[in-house]
Amino acid sequence: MASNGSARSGSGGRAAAQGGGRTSTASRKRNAEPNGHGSAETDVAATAQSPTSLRGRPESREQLIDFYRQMVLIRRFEEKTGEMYTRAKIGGYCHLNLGEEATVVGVMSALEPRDYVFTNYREHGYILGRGVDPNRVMAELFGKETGVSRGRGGSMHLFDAEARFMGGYAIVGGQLPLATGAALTIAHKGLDEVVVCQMGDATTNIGAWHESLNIAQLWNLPVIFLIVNNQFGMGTSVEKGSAEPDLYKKACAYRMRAERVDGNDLLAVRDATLRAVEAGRKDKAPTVLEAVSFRHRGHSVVDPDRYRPREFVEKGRSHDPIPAYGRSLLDAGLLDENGLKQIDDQVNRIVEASVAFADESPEPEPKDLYVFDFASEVPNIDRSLPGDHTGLADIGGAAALGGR
Ligand SMILES: Cc1ncc(C[n+]2csc(CCOP(=O)(O)OP(=O)(O)O)c2C)c(N)n1
Repeated sequence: MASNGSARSGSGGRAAAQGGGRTSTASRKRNAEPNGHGSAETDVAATAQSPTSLRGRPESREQLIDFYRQMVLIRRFEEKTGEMYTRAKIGGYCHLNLGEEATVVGVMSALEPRDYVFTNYREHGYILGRGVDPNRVMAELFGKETGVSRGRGGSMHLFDAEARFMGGYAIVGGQLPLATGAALTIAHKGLDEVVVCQMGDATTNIGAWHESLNIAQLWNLPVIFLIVNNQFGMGTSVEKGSAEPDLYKKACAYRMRAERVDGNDLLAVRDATLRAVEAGRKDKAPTVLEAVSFRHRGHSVVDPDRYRPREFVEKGRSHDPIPAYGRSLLDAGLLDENGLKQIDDQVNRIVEASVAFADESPEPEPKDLYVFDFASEVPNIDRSLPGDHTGLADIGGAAALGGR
């Protein structure tokens, strides 16, 4: 586990490891001057126009096409979510993954069902990427009993024990100690699962970030700290919020392996995640993985997004990962235009059906107000891993939800 002061990196490839790889001029300048404060120009996925080639990939044609389908599902689901919010079908806070689809699918596709996922509140795409039924996700956003958290969690608190999707945390950085703890349990039990802990760029300035990285490296815990660097924490740019704006370099302080990757390049994200997963499974080595991304809209659905320079937004939008990956499928001869359209139509039907399901689903019963509150029996009392229980036993078990 030794390192000589600089963060250990993955095997390189197309992903940047500690300063190498594809970085913009602005970023290269900052790499040379570690404390330089550049503009918000960072690395907005300079290469999404020419993503990693699909030719010679180890994945099957079906898998490569399915990655596209998953990205389109997240895109349409999130567009619909924004629409439903403005129609007051969804309440509370709501943060979308629009623009971050390649990062989401790239990471999630590299995991096994036995792995665990913790996220912040911008998590709809991750739970869909985990294969959870869009109906149950939309129902949760609508606050309905059929939702993944039985309507109690809403947008920021999606949860599905079976999928080992551990949420959905509204407190910035709240997921980090929990994910690190889950990784400790895995290491303690001698299992080979890994934990992905997703967060935004601003989260790397929170105390829990430093505490979690320190313990993870010190105790060899299989956790991947995934920074989705969409370059703004609400209205604050990375450069204004972080003394080290090349976020993956922060891992260096803990001698942790780290990579930066173009978050618009699905396959580059997937490859970097596969390297991190292998490090976690085999060596119990944690990783910081920074995916430089771009959110198409404001911080949340009610944010008018007046703080980002127009050119920055235009540039970010022009590197949209979905058409770029679609073009790659065409170029590689894996699909034709008609095939792309069929996927779009199929996904639209799924998303429409999820709205109908959510609309028709019942509200939680007032009599169940105190179910799942602090006084309930704690499902993990026997020190099992999170996700070993459905957590439904205290209200009649899985049968109450039709066998789920
Ligand atoms: C401890 C804490 N402080 C402040 C907030 C308010 N807040 C909510 S989101 C957010 C910005 C976080 O940005 P980032 O980590 O980059 O995540 P992103 O929204 O880009 O996914 C802040 C400050 C909070 N929820 N929790």
